[in-house]
Amino acid sequence: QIFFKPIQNTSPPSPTKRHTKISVIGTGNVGMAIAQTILTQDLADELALVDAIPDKLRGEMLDLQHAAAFLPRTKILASTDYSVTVGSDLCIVTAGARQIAGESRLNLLQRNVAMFQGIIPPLAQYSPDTILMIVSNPVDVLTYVAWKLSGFPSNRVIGSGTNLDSSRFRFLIADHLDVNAQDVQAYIVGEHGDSSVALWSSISVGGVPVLSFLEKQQIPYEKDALEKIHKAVVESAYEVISLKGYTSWAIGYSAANLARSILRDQRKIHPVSVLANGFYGIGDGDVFLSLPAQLGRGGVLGVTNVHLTDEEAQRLRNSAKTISEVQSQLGL
Ligand code: 6V0
Repeated sequence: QIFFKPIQNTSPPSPTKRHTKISVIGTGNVGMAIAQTILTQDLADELALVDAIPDKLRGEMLDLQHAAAFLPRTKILASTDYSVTVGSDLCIVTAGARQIAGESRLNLLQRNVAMFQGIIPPLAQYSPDTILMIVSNPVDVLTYVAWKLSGFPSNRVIGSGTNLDSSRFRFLIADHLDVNAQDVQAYIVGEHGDSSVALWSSISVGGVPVLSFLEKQQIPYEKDALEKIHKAVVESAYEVISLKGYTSWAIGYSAANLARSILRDQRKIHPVSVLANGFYGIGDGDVFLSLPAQLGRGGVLGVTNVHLTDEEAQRLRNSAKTISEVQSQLGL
């Protein structure tokens, strides 16, 4: 009131304008890339950050707040206490223990499960209606763990899954064909990682189904060349990590892309980790893995019935088996 004279009798803010709050748990390389993409894309009115290291957390909060003059107005909060996340519409979990030299993947997983026991229950307590998006690895198993620990219905627990792998896949196909990656429709499904499945039969570019087009034109294609592209997708995270130490920008865009579809009720199809029992003949116990799913304000709205060849369906079931075997060792 010192700097401007308020106008009397202005109407109160429209009750239809929703206040949107996103919380990001873990402010490492990945959490901060997600946070900054959320800010630049104007996806939230309020952004809450949580980490276990108070100084680093406060430093990250201040650094983002200092960009206020260049960004849409967003309230940025940070605390090691989960009460800061109260009333979140979306909670994105990126906290993860780092692998100790010589440590087995299972041991790392068990440490991450113990960490999730301290993260998921308070998130669910402070935001009982939130949607949980898990990014920490191994993402499919930890999405299952988050589902169990939260007690939420499965439509509100999503793993970022192969949304990122599919973007890498689309980039490599686009590069190969010299087209725009946004015109390439192509999915990688299954486990985020080594047993992921490339759905070659449903790839299309600008609406043209690539493989059946090549067959009709009797243009031979090398199965090996296609497999090489999938192999490059699987290896690309390892390559980036060996070069720069971690991956961050692509997962930042991938998670923000999912956040937009969910919070703006875009009803877009994304390959993300969902409870997969009953789809595509997957049946062995409760398993989360990536399937093309429609996302909106209610979380997972449905799973698309993509045509799979027998070989693709078999690979997907093998992927489910791999994840299920790891889960059975957790004793949850
Ligand atoms: P990082 O830079 O080590 O950050 C992890 C952060 O978690 C650190 O700031 C820690 O202080 C914090 N943390 C640790 N314990 C806790 C706790 N109990 N509560 C709150 N915060 C805690 O790792 P980075 O950001 O590079 O990776 C984070 C996770 O994302 C790892 O599990 C990665 O494997 C995973 N990724 C998943 C991807 C995907 O596509 N799903 C992609 C990239 C990385």
